[in-house]
Amino acid sequence: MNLSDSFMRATALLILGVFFVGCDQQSAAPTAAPSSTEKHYSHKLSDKNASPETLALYNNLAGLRGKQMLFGHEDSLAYGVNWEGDLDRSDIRDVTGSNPAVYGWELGGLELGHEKNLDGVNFKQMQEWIKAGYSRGGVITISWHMYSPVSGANSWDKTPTVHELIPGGGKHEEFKAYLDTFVAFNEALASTDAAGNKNYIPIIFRPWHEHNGDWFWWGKGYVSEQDYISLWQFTVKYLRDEKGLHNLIYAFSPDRSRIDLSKFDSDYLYGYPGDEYVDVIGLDNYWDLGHQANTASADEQKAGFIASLKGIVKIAQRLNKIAALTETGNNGVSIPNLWTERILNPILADEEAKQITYLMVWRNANTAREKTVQSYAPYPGQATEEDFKAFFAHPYVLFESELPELYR
Ligand code: BMA
Repeated sequence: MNLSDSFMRATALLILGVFFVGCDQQSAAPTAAPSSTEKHYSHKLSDKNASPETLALYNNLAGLRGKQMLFGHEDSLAYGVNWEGDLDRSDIRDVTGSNPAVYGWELGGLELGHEKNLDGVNFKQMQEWIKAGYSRGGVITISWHMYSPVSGANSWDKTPTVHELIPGGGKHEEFKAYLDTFVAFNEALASTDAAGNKNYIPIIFRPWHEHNGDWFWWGKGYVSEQDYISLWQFTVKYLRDEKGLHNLIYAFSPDRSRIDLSKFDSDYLYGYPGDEYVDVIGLDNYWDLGHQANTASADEQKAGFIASLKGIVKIAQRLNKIAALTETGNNGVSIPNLWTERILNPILADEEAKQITYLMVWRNANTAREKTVQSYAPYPGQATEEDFKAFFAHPYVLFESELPELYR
């Protein structure tokens, strides 16, 4: 091989190499992992300026639909039926070895400057648990049983209050000060990175829940539908537009017991504040899981449970939002095989119901402290412990230890 030959070959190889590298770059470009800000999301949030992590959470939950559903528990780390005071424990973990994937927390009392919420949970400690849960990849959701700024009594008070809170109302300024306590709470959860940027924890915020029931001062009968809508819209506009919170995903959650399944949409949408103010089409359903006032047979309740989930999923699909069972459970967990026979299997058998993104059971009140039975999750020795382990083991149900990355 003479010099010019090898020169020609080298040149040819070089040209080929450049060509292939070029091809490679071209074909790689569209599939390269985009950064969270560049990522193309099919779902939008009501907050057009939502933080990348918040939008990522929403879209990742949307991406799991039909394949997997997250399991959540209220106050899981704060106490259990038979324990209190441990800083790193959960009845769910005692039974399964994992924490729940979704952590529910409650603000009632924060607005009054209390150190502890209405259930005795210290707010500072709650913030530590929220940060820890988020750092492990868990999802945070927050509700608020707010005291009435009109009567001073708790959320079960029936004094008409809402009209005074909305713009033009006599207690509007006080109401803003109540909301400010959450702004400060949220700020305290934020961390600052090396570059000095603040990082806020995405929160599924679920205010003014079960408003179609008549047990809270914001419930049906104590407020007009229009005033309820104004209350919700003001809450969002104040937090999002005035206070600049961009880590909130807003969940709307009427109660199933006040919904007639034969007119699901119109009953469900009572008080709906509008697509620009809601992200999660939620539902609180204790009714179809053996609620003490429900006289329907187990089969009828099973059918109602699935019909209600299909109802929210259809609305969510129509609006390009996600659906979730924001509160549920059977008090005392006394239904045998509740987890598999009443919840999991019926959901798996229905392609629409299967599209819900998470379900969350309510709290396991500490029996000694609260002197009452109020528990919605199993604990060691509880009658449904084995059934719950089967529920945990099913690949469709995600607990914290099984979570994919949800924030990127
Ligand atoms: C309710 C009950 C109450 C509790 C409230 C806020 O549904 O569990 O005992 O105070 O939620 O967590």
